[in-house]
Amino acid sequence: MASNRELVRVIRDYAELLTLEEGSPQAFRVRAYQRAADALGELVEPAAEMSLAELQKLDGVGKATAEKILEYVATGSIAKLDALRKKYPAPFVELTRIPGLGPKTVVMLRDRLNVNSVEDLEAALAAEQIRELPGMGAKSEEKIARAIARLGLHGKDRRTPIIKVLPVANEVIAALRAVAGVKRVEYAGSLRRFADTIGDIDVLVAATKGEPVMAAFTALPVVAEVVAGGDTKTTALTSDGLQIDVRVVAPAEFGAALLYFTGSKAHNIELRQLAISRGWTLNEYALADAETGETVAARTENAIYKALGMAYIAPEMREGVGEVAAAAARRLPKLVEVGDIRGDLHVHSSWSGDGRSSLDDMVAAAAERGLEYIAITEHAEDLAINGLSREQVRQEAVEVARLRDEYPRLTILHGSELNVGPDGGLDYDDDFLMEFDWCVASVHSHFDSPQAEQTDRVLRAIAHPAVHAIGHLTGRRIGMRPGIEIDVDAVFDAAAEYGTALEINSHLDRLDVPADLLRRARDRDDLLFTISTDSHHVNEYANIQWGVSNARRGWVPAEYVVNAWPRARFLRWLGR
Ligand code: DGT
Ligand code: CA
Ligand code: CA
Ligand code: ZN
Repeated sequence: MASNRELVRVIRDYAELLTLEEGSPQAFRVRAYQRAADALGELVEPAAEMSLAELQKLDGVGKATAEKILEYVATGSIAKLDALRKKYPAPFVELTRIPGLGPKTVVMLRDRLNVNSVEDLEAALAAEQIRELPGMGAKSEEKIARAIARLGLHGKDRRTPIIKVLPVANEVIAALRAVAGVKRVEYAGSLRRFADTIGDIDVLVAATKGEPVMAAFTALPVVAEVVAGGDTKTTALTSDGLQIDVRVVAPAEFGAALLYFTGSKAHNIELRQLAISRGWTLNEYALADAETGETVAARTENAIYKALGMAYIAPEMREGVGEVAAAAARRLPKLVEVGDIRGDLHVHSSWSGDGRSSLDDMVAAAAERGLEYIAITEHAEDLAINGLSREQVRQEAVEVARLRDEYPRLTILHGSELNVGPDGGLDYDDDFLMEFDWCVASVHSHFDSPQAEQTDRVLRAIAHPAVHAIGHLTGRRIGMRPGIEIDVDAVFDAAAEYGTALEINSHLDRLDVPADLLRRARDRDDLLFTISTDSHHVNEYANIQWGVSNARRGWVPAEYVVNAWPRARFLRWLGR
């Protein structure tokens, strides 16, 4: 029976392909399917057991979607989805990841120039054919070529953004955990290390018999094609061309296999050298004595790290960037954990044009999650359509005051998400800004300005007395839009000087500040961070786990995360 998770993935795929059909992500039908996917994601009961009438009663699910869900539950596919997949194959859909190429443009590229993939597009660029199309010019060609290079979209190195990969991996893992005789299932590789783009999914299964595991794997709806099948290793592809490697290992060797296949390669090499220096060997089966072959440790990763004389290293840190030496010297930072988080300082409601849950629902959900404090940060007036006028800010303040009475145990800050203008100017005016309890300032426009300009605008926002945090620092959308170019060290210096925190945005699409930039701050003790969800829907509070994983990957210690502080300490800092 199809799980809700599987249905959400299928309906989201449908919405994505409909975008091409309709020519816009804002098209009514596209939005309708996205809303339906949100509704399914929130649902506790299995949707596959619901009737047409019951499905339609769900907020956001209309008749057309309800019928498609029933069709999928009954047949394992949706005829219209299959037709769209045929019409828009994965290599073609990939083109929409390039900034500036909307759905209408990619369809035009195909109609006029027979461009069906990034490779075709590169050929058309080389032949200077794009500039001949309406609305295009030599400048557009240059921009597209730069985007392809920066996004790493070419050839065999093609990588998939983590937001696309996680749902697939979770579906595989949930299914394999249900197979009889299976002791453990985990994903390994770059996904376990929480890299923001993934080459392929590596899944490890602890079981004595491989055959039933592989039978269950290859029968999964998400598997479109089996590339190589065997009882201990099977490689398959999804309909998007994403590769999944499943390996079955003996339960007694699971730790060694998990360590090996989690990598990274650089991390593995360092560990192996350490093992060799002690007269041992380390491979995917065991840490063993080089002479006698006797096993030293193999069942758990922890046992292997311990035998090598070092602290356990979190998977997110295993990139061969100094973590092995730090673990051996017991100098690893105490990383932040999901359980440390006490507040969420970037929350939207339907007062923002793009918010999808009411303010009452957002506050109720925060209280239910046990948060001690939140900041409501709607978009500000300079953001077209989505932003709040001053009048609306005042109206919302009345609602916030009422909710404070209703939820006395939750501290509700009334804040704003300001827009950092091209020259660093902010919304409203200074007196008005100082009335907010909390302001996060974010770049939402002018992503292509040169580095000096970008740095200056961010520095100006950091220095503004009303600004407590800078939101999603680079503005990147993983695999879709490169971040703005900034002098990161200058930004860190200014943030430290003004005591302005840097937000780690938890959205899987953003993960911004990116981990590699966070790592550049790891020897500093003067920077503060927030880890926030930027929720636009009650479902999105759960995204905090991704922000935390990204912070861990960036070596951020718990003590520098202000919303991991108890309320009293946080409020004292805020009143600084
Ligand atoms: P990806 O898939 O490109 O995003 O990155 P990974 O790290 O998942 O790489 P993948 O799938 O090729 O291999 C999974 C892990 O297996 C890798 O992180 C470390 C281990 N591994 C693979 N090949 C080698 C190798 O030649 N030497 C060593 N030491 N480890 C390897
Ligand atoms: Ca991999
Ligand atoms: Ca692999
Ligand atoms: Zn936001």
